[in-house]
Amino acid sequence: MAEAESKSIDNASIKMIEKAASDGVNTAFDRAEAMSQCAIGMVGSCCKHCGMGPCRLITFEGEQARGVCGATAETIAARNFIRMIAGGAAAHSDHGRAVAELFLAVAKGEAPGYEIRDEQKLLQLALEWGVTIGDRSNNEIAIDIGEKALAEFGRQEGEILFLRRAPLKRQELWRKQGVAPRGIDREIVEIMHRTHMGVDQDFQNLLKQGVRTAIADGWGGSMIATELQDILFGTPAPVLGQVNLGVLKEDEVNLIIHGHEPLLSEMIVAAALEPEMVELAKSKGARGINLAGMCCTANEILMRHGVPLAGNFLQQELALVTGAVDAMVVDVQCIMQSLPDIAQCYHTKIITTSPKAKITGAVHIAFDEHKAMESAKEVVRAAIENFPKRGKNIRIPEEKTDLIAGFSHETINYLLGGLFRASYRPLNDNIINGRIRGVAGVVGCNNARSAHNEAHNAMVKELIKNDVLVIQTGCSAMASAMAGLMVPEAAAKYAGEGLASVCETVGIPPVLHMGSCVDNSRILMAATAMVKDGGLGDDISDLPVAGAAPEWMSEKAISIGQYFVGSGVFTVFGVTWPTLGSKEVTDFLFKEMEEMYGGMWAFEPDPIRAAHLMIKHIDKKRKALGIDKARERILYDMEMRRELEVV
Ligand code: XCC
Ligand code: SF4
Repeated sequence: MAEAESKSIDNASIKMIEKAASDGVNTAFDRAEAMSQCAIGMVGSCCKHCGMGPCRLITFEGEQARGVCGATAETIAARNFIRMIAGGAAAHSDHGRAVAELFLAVAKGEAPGYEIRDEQKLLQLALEWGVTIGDRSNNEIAIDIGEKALAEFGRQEGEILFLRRAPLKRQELWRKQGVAPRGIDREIVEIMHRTHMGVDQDFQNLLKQGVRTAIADGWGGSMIATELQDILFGTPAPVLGQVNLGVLKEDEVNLIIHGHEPLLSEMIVAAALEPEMVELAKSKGARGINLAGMCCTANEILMRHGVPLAGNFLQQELALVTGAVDAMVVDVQCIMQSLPDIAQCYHTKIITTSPKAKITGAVHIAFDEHKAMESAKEVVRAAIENFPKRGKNIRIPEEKTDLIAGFSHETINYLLGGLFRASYRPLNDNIINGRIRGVAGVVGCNNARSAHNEAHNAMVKELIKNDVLVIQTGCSAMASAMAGLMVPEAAAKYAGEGLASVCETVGIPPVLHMGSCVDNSRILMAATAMVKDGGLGDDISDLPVAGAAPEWMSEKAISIGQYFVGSGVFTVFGVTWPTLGSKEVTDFLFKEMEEMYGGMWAFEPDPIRAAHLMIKHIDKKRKALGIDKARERILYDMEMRRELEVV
């Protein structure tokens, strides 16, 4: 048992890691220590795509190792890499499909309890997709939109519809490179085909299909998820929330909603407010019902309802260790199989809800979207009924931090430009005049192989100190929120003078929470809006922007990173890099991709050095745009002002 302090930099988590140890509970932190990583698999050199393997390639001096079938290290690394993209794109896109299916059911009046909340966004999408508006009802329009959205997944030819949202130059580049996706499912299936034994054995050709599939995720499945969720549940606007295990309450029924799709969680939020549920909770001796989110579901219900965040990926087990969670309900993705075991040491009920994701030892309450309120009430009731069974071994850490969330692309537009002249102009102007050096998207997971939240916080602080505005999603956003970076006061405390002055004028934090991982599509839209507003070049690859996932672990992160890169963004990952077993593949991703897409990958486990790689890239883009001098001037002005103040 190593020191808890080396596992996390978050106090609440450290306390719960210690409590887990004294309760005899095994967590991911312990398992990571016990499980050594296979050095060959880690660098992408192990292939088990057929029964002649696994083939573990180690290159001896001079002699190129090959798999039994003759596959080279290049082929194997590239195949493994794009299978990760397929896995990630499938997860995001199947989420998008579930939203599209619900959307259609709502439009047809088959999903009582849900309704279309953002009419303006519905009509905008109708215009964009050529759906007749006329004097048709919202539901009639929505039926057409829902059908079009669903058809995107099974589309066989042409191009997915949202590609047309990208800057024109980017679209042309994708067509020229042959990576404009035809249909979302099609690209994923094609990866599975091409990486089967004995099919595509040209690593560049494999990686090209990886780019195409990742674009089908970012500009397809994920964007469909985000857009339709906004229309159904409302487009997020700034909202005050709280984060960390301290949001759990000693005297209320604690129900944690964990996973990714907001279909169920939206309804649970409504069910928990029902008077009959509140009464039931009181009859069991609780003061009320306390909902809290975990992982990306948390971000979804925070952005739209201000529901507090219990924590990010590596805190899911720790939440149970408090002994105060009466039920944890999950849907899909990033749910640890250890939860039911840990729950046994306390009293917590683990409830699965999706036919796609059952866990041995958990209770399954099928979520039926046609009877969503009933399903949601059943879940809430299960939590309430479990409240009296709480044991004595309860300790809720006091740590909780305020944050402002809800920075959708639309909100940023509005905040910067105002209601009547919504635009990105002020952002672009402040980048051009140098107060803001550039924009960085810092996203992604926690990883039990690196100290929880440490890299996220170090990187984000370094970026804002250097006047880079940070936009965030996923578990990374929660890490910054826990560190107090997502409140307006953080600007004066942590940001460089230029960035701080802009944040103070607009009244925003220096680090903006844009939502869940499918909401990385909001980052694509924000980047596109910056291009369209003018003055910063004519493609995303001209912008002084960069991306990072310093504690990534999920295949989804690889897909996200690849669509950032394919969209023209320099993107740096930490922890480990899965193609190091092939120099050619790694060089191609790190160097040649820049010539092809204007964006490229990098790997740097040290978060400060990674931040400086991003800053260096941002400065390179500023120079190319001819706005590097402006920044020098503004820094000079600030220096003078400071001197005057001293005098
Ligand atoms: Fe999962 Fe989305 Fe990663 Fe967090 S950031 S660990 S993917 S919950 Ni998406
Ligand atoms: Fe080995 Fe080739 Fe089979 Fe992979 S596909 S396991 S490299 S024989």
